[in-house]
Amino acid sequence: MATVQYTAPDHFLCDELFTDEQKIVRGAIRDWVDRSVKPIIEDYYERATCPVHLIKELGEMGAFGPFIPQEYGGAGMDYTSYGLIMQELERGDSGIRSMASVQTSLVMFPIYSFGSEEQKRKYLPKLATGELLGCFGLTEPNHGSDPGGMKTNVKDMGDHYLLNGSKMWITNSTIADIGVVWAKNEQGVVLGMIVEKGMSGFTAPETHGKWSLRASVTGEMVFDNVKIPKENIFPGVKGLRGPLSCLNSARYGIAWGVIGAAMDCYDSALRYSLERQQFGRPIAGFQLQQKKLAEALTEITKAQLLAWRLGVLRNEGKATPAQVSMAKRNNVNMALQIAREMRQVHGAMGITNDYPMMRHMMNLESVITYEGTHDVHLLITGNEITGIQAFS
Ligand code: TGC
Ligand code: FAD
Repeated sequence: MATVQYTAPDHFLCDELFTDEQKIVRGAIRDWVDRSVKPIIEDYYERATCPVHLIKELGEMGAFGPFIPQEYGGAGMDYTSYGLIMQELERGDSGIRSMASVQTSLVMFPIYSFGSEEQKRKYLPKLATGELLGCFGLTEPNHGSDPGGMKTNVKDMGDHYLLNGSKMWITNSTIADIGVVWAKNEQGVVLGMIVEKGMSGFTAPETHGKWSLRASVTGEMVFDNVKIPKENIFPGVKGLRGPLSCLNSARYGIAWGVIGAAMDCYDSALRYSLERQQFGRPIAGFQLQQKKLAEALTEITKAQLLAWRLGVLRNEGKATPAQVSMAKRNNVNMALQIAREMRQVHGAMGITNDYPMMRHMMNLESVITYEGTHDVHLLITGNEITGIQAFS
């Protein structure tokens, strides 16, 4: 294996803000990414194949449900540790982070928060180890930013529900063992439920042709009179608040995750610019390249501080959805701009898979769209500031 040269930028000594335990967790995931993700990811990406053999390893590393209590198989860590795990995974690839954040925030979180004791005991320990993989079905072909308009529905048949409709753009759908699915009942109230692979009438075709998140599986979920046992419905929540609460947790993880992608691009560009000579000197000596590097480090530093503070607020139970939106929007945009600028520092070499920028850049086009688009998060902030909702 090639020597790992990565040096994490930490201009404002943010390491001093983390506990020893948080740094140990981050270090373990960082080493695992160098060992298990970096050497293979470009090849899987080019072949548009998900490295499914990493699922069990992610479970063993504690990347699934780190903040879920130990009695349910989680690691009982705080949200800052969760954020640092997401950061390190996304330094590897946004698709690997997606796999872990969907499993943690969109599958384990709702089961833990809204599930019955039986549901928690049945699913959470196996999701934590990676024995089971989950997915989250909210988006529909005609309802993305406005999930409240969903058409997927359940009908009460007495001893069970009948589920009909379809979900689209679902991470892990084709390889998932279970799906957390949101559907309206006959009164138009959103209910959450667990759908299991193999249930009659349930299919999950794959979505092909993606130029983004190529090492992650995306697909549909199609429900044709699927019989859902009543014990699979979440007893603890009704309404859109259910799925949107899960999004708070996933968006929080993304606000941290994308810093990893940005740090990877910055680190590569800094090293390249010091080695690459033009006009008889390293390109790092030209003011225009220094501007790119200096601005990238400034934006990474601001994002690190924003994520750290959000983590503290979340640990204290004080982080609001609007704060999460602001951090997700700012940090994803920051990472996307940095991927683009750092690619330019590499000149032509930057378009090849010898370097990670193009892959990160293409991935970040999904990340700036999913979990609420860049525009939607701006509107959430606008709503918070003015008290006037501008969505519809
Ligand atoms: P609105 O009327 O504002 O709210 C409906 C109810 O929900 C409550 N609520 C929230 N609760 C918790 N957390 C939040 N962030 C919440 N936002 C709203 C709200 O209080 C209300 O509760 P109640 O009890 O009064 O009924 O809803 P709206 O229909 O006007 O929509 C608002 C909007 C546009 C902000 C929201 O729907 C939205 O966020 N849209 C974006 C959709 C989205 O982010 N989808 C993500 C799908 S999952 C995904 O992308 C996974 S990618 C996975 C990967 O990492 O690979
Ligand atoms: P639309 O809602 O149609 O938006 C199109 C454009 O219109 C956007 O620019 C948007 O900002 C803008 N727009 C929409 N409404 C307004 C408004 N009121 N004011 C101003 N502008 C507006 N979903 C899941 O449920 N589970 C998953 O696991 C999942 N994984 C995904 C994986 C990938 C790779 C991708 C790309 C998406 C995934 N999604 C998932 C779906 C994702 O959440 C949606 O794509 C996203 O919410 C946007 O919905 P949309 O694509 O339908 O865009």
